Amino acid sequence: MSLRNVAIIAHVDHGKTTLVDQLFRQSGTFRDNQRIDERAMDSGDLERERGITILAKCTSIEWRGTRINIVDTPGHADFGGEVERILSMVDGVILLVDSAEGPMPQTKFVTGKALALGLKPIVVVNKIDRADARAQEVLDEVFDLFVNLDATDEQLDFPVLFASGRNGYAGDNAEVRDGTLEPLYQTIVDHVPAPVADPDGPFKFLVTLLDRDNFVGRILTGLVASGTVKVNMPIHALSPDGEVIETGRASKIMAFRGLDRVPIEQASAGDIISIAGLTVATVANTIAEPGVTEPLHAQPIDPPTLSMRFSVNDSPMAGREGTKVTSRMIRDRLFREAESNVAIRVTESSEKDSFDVAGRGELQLGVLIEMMRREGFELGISRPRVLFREGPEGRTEPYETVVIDVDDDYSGTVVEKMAARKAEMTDMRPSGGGKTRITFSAPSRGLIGYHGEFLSDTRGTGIMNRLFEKYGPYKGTIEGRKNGVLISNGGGEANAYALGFLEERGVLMVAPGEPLYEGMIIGENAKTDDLEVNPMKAKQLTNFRASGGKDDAIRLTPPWRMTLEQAIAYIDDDELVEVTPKSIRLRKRYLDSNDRKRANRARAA
Ligand SMILES: Nc1nc2c(ncn2[C@@H]2O[C@H](COP(=O)(O)OP(=O)(O)OP(=O)(O)O)[C@@H](O)[C@H]2O)c(=O)[nH]1
Ligand SMILES: [Mg+2]
Repeated sequence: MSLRNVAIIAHVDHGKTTLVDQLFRQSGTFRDNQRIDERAMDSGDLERERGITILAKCTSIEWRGTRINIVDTPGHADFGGEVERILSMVDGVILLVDSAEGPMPQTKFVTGKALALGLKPIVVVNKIDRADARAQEVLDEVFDLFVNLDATDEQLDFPVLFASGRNGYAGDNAEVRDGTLEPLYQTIVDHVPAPVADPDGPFKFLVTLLDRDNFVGRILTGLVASGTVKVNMPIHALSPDGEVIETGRASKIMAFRGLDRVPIEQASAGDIISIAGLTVATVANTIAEPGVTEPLHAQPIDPPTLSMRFSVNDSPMAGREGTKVTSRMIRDRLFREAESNVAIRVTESSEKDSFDVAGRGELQLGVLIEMMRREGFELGISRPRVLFREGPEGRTEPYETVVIDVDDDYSGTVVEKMAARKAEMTDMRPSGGGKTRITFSAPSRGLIGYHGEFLSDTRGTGIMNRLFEKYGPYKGTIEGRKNGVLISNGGGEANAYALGFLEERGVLMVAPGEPLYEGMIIGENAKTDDLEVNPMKAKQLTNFRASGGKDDAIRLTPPWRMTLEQAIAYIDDDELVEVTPKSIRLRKRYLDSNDRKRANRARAA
């Protein structure tokens, strides 16, 4: 059977996973009675909840005698760390571009990587059914993008289709509004070259993705670069420097068939498959027959730019809601994550029972924390820090390209706020329908915590896209949070009467009856300094008749409940987010007020 390996790449939400669904359905990959969810490839809990792809995944369909292996990739920049490795596994890419949004930062990023690897993209102007589609213009923008990215003449001669992935049709003109995806299958078969792989050489396979299965253990996925692997064949794993890491057998070989992985007897050069049987081998290793000593080249990964400290939860409420609370458990879990998630780096921190976890962004680390709390972990999380570099030209820090779409009315506020965060505006243009598209180059440090503010400044209508740009000159001090916080001066239950009074001081984050502890943050102070308060204080029962008036007669504004990501972006350097399976609490790092004063004095000195 002939074979094609193709990846789908695009900016976040441009419709990759939805298109894969339709490619499945129309190829008859599903049995007629098989019930399938929308965006079936987004199989992780968090992927389904958030409607985004977090992990790249492989699948395979059969179309008129050709097997097409498809890799669905994440569009969000935080999860794009592996995209380069994935691209080196395929011979072609389908570049999706939303017919209204046009090329966005991540479109540029993935296109740049694909072109640099010499791939010839198939461009699909997607969501052509949108009422605000401007397909022809978008196509021109894509062409300009290719030119800017130094595409070769051959690459500039890309095939174009217009499609609605969700409605399941594609065609060669922008007026197409029905039909099937037939033209897309045909274009893949015609334009994506068959894999060039040496079937007669020794067996060599580069591990690109890693996952685990309760029954078969570690599953290594990648492209067979040469030769054939058969079940139970002896194999060994080589590190990128050629060191033998492990020897064993290919106890199971699996191929992708729709949403499933099915066992096969053997696999040959050019196919994307999974191998089980090894216990140590990991991403970027070469799996080969024992005679092979030369590893395959593994694409380097962009380095992490942001780090957070994960510590054992040492709050007075530690261990009440979670089951995984020890330093050893946290350590094992983090190192396991770093192994399969190439964009995450874990190091033992200088502080006791703490680990520095570096990654590509707040969302990526936020997702990791969210997964851990669902598994039963409790953690103390510190404010994210960007990773500086010290070089001959002094200190540099990560910058991002930020593309913002807002209603014209809000553009002034946004420009002002971004300037305060030391961002430089590089472009501003009307984008139609009373909206403006503003592009900035901004130090990542200034962007931490801005998204929430941006949404409230634009009444929820603004759209912000961020992408790593470069390491550039250090921008100096950037002003952080302006407000101080309200800190509980003791432990106990939050009292409605006390909270009623405290509401005048600022915005509260707790409700009556909630357990509190000394040093816990219970609200935001309207002023800039921190304030210790007593939220437990009950009404004095001096007058019995007056005390008949019940506490619940007090009308409190509902407390400000932050999501995990909001909380992480909110806290200051001397604060932590306490994360448990049930709760997200904000606290001071030093709970005791004297310890806090001492630490502040030490910092000031
Ligand atoms: N109008 C329209 N909407 C679409 C189409 N295809 C997908 N969508 C919608 O666009 C949203 C994003 O779709 P996904 O398939 O998850 O996009 P994605 O590119 O996989 O997103 P990430 O994996 O997070 O980068 C969903 O709400 C889809 O229903 C289309 O052809 N037309
Ligand atoms: Mg997706």
